[in-house]
Amino acid sequence: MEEKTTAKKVMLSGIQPSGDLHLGNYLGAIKTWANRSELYDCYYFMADMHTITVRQTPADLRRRTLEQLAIYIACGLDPEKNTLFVQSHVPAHAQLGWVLDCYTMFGELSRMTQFKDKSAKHADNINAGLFTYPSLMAADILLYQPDLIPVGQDQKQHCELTRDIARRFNNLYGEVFKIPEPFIPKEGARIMSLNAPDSKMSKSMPDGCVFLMEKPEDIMRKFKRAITDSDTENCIRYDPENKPGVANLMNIYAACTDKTIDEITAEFEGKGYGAFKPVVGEAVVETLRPIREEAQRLITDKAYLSDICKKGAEKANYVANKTLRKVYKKVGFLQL
Ligand code: ATP
Ligand code: LTN
Repeated sequence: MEEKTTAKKVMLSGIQPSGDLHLGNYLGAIKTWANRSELYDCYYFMADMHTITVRQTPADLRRRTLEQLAIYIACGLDPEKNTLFVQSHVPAHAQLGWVLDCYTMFGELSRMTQFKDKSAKHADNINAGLFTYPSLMAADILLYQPDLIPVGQDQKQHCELTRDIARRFNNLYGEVFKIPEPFIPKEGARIMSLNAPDSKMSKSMPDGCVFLMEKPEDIMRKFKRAITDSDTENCIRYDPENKPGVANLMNIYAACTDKTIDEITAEFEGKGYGAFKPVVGEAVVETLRPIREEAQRLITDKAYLSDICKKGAEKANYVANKTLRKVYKKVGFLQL
């Protein structure tokens, strides 16, 4: 393969194929990934190795991994312009993950919120992978020497640990890793559940969650039933602390229409929740319609999707192995 000649910045992110993708994943992450290829060399992957930190049904994991790729493409990630790949197709992730395990401290891993949440949720399976997840994530990132990691707010802590691990390694061995920055979008950073606006929208709470492949009538029903606030005011005002349900709907509407919060406040002046909720629902339905239709079409073309996986793996392996070779040399592994 040709040596990379462009001096483009690098962007990288991944999502676990652990369930169906939802509006939080789209607005918090995937939407910000699209249309970056002019300025960035972009790598987006299906984090299947992370997914088995929680027990999975093998056939479902395989199906969801391919479906997730179809949705990435349907969300505007052109496989000709972005490197789309499956994590387990690039062995360097596991290889660097092990090395970085040895440069990550027990205390650091113990402080990770995602570990605390997931071990509470899966108390019968608190495995070592769940605990060392952040060093594998650091490997996912550092292998590609990215400048930016576009993720939702909940991944900020893992990105910060990645930076600490990279700095620690560089202090010992010289400038091996670029220190990446997380990139967290303003409006979509933390989409909350429609029926519990104090928890983030998540596939584990399906009633308050809008899935990308969901039918328009089901989406509309969820929005019409969305919990707004129990104040007597019944007006559309942005106040996340006192009116979290309305603020969440305003954020969703802003992210789907590219309108500002001020424009939305003006648009709904003098109107109540009953008028606002279906308009937000419609905006979401129209945002998701082309994505759902294109993903449904792509999912039937398994040969096309496999071909993209192959091409993505080839490019990702090439780039990742360059960093891995450098790391192996620095830590003192005997070269063949
Ligand atoms: P889980 O239900 O297991 O917590 P999840 O639905 O939160 O999973 P992840 O796979 O953890 O999804 O997240 C994938 C990406 O989507 C990450 O970048 C994450 O920050 C982002 N993301 C997930 N949920 C939201 C949300 N509610 N709002 C904004 N971004 C989100
Ligand atoms: N931890 C992330 C998924 C993930 C990721 C990454 C994101 C794994 N590796 C590398 C960005 C970069 C999550 O649970 N959402």
